[in-house]
Amino acid sequence: MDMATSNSPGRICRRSFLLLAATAGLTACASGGRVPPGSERVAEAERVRRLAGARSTSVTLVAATAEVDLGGVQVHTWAYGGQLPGREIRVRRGDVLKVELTNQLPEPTSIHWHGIALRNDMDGVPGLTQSDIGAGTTFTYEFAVPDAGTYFFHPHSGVQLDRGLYAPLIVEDPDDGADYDTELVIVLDDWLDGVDRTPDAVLDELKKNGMGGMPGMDHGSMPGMSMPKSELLGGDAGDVTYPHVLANGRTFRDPQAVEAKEGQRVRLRLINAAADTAFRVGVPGARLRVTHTDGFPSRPQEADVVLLGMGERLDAVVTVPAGSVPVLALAEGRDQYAQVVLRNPDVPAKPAEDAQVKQLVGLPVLMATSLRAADRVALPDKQPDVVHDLVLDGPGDKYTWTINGKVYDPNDGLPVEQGQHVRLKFDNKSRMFHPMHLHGHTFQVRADGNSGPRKDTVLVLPGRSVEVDFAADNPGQWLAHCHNVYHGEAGMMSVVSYVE
Ligand SMILES: [Cu+2]
Repeated sequence: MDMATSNSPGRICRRSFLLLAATAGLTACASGGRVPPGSERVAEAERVRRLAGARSTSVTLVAATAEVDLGGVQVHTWAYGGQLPGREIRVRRGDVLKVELTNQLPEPTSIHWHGIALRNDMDGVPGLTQSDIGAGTTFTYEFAVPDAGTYFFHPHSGVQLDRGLYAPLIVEDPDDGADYDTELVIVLDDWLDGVDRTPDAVLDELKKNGMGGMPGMDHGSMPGMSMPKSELLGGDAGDVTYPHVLANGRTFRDPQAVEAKEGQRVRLRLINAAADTAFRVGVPGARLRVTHTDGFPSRPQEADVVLLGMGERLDAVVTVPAGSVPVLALAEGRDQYAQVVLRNPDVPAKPAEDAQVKQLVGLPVLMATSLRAADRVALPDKQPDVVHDLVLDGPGDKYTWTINGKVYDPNDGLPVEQGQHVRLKFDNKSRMFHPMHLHGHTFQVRADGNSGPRKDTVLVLPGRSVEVDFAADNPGQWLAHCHNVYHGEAGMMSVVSYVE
């Protein structure tokens, strides 16, 4: 949908209308009118983010069909620059990032800069913050990057995320580096595109059958089929079966190997880019020192194994043990693994063994929600000015997933005003976990008091409630949605809508 054709008068106040109304001496927007992505308020918030002397980084990206080798498995898919993951973009905190995207895909696309508190009209949500980037056309994203951390980018168009369209976005902090020697970015994914069906076919099957599309199954013969379950996730672990899971685009049997010497401190930047799969990650024989979640620093905490839901990121420093060791990623509730090998140049490389996988399975798992924000990023503990409940439920008829009983409507929303302290209460009535992601802001999970981690994606387990607070300091229209791409496309999205 083109924003200029929106048919909800009184809700959307476009800049063109603003100017026209101002000339005519009319009140531009009635009270309660939306702050649109192209508004002066959004431009003003961006001016505040632009630092004097900021560097500018320019990148060109091509989204196109590609033949990719996953490690013994050749697939035809869609990717950025023909690579999987797409080439990392690396900037410094405060930089202005300019990305020219050329769409050579057979359908419209977009890019969402996951986790970045950027200007609303660059957030990459067609029908809400921009128009579709049509096949054969080019669009330039340009925005200031205010916060350091581990981020990634992906389309916000249908289920394109479940193809190969994702890449890391690393924002360096000039103060980083004291507690590690080197870093390693690991992007995790669940993979089916080009193997037995496309993500679009999976979504069609889900809608037809209500649940769990599996390849080769007759429609209507779903009962009795075993879908992934997880005690840790409190119920269903996924709706879709995947032939492969990947770490940095490679299968378990033919992994990426990076050189690492015993005693070296490696900062792992873990990114879960999967559509429907949570991962446990650990290094057999070593402990992880978790330092960041969703880009923001947390009080350092030791862990054997960490869990990442879809859309979550986690940074942890590991001291490389003797020999060659894998960073293992276990697909939660599924008997599938991926790995990146830390290869000691002085020791012959050995592939990970089943025993190492088993070793990790028995260890306690750190959930990101139990972390604490580092003092320097903790939000003040304040009473909220506004509280919004988001009741999560599904699947309903034809595989609908809902928030407050409704499927996504870009013209409907949860109103907030700039300057407010906002609380969102996620309440999961369904039998499956939902990684709930808020665009354009980093909220603080409320633990006892208000001291949980700063995050932009939080796991909400079945039957549980999670409260998050954020400062409404970035005007515009922002999605709050489930980062299971199939749940999101089946309706589980809402809009945190700045009004004036
Ligand atoms: Cu969900």
